Amino acid sequence: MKLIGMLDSPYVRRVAISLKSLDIPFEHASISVFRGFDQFQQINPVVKAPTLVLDDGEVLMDSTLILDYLEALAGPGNSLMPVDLNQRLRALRLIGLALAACEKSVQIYYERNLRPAEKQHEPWLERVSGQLLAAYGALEQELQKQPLKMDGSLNQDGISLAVAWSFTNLVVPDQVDAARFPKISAFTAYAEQLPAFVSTPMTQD
Ligand SMILES: N[C@@H](CCC(=O)N[C@@H](CS)C(=O)NCC(=O)O)C(=O)O
Repeated sequence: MKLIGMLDSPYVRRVAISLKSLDIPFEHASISVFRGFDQFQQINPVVKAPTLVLDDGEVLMDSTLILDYLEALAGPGNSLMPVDLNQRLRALRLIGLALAACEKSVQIYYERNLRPAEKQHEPWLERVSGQLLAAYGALEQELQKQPLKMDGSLNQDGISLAVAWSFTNLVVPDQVDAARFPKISAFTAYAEQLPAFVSTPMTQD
């Protein structure tokens, strides 16, 4: 199977790190949804990153749906999601917050970089910025209540949280003050030195 998309997309990166964590072999084509639009369009006419092309040519998109397929492919003994209902509920809550933080970071980045300066709409940016801080505020509270394990293992909640925080700090660093989110920062620093993260760098030469 082939994962299409650049690792500076948090959605592509969470899928790539998950594939490695699940020990599923894959190829990676680092095609940009912007600079490589035409090439991407030939693979997936919708031009969404990540796109996963299966060996039989079937095309999937959306990181969460791709991960759903990969979890089923890996089988029950090899999962990044807890089986216990309460633990799964908490993982889903953390993942939802992390994905909201990714979405709000992307929206601010697109607004600043794709829209001409004179067309930027400050009330919209303020709204999205507030939503971004709300997502990280809730994540920080969750980690204060119950820290994520830092024992070398990786689950989907930790992968998504660390990928989100690194991404926000890459594209809109002015939006978040690490001092306000010490638990998120500490977990991300831990995750970023694990082999699956190190071998999946956000920025590439
Ligand atoms: N909910 C989707 C979001 C994917 C997404 O928005 N990807 C961005 C790249 S970070 C993209 O494809 N942007 C191009 C576009 O939407 O036209 C997911 O989880 O995969």
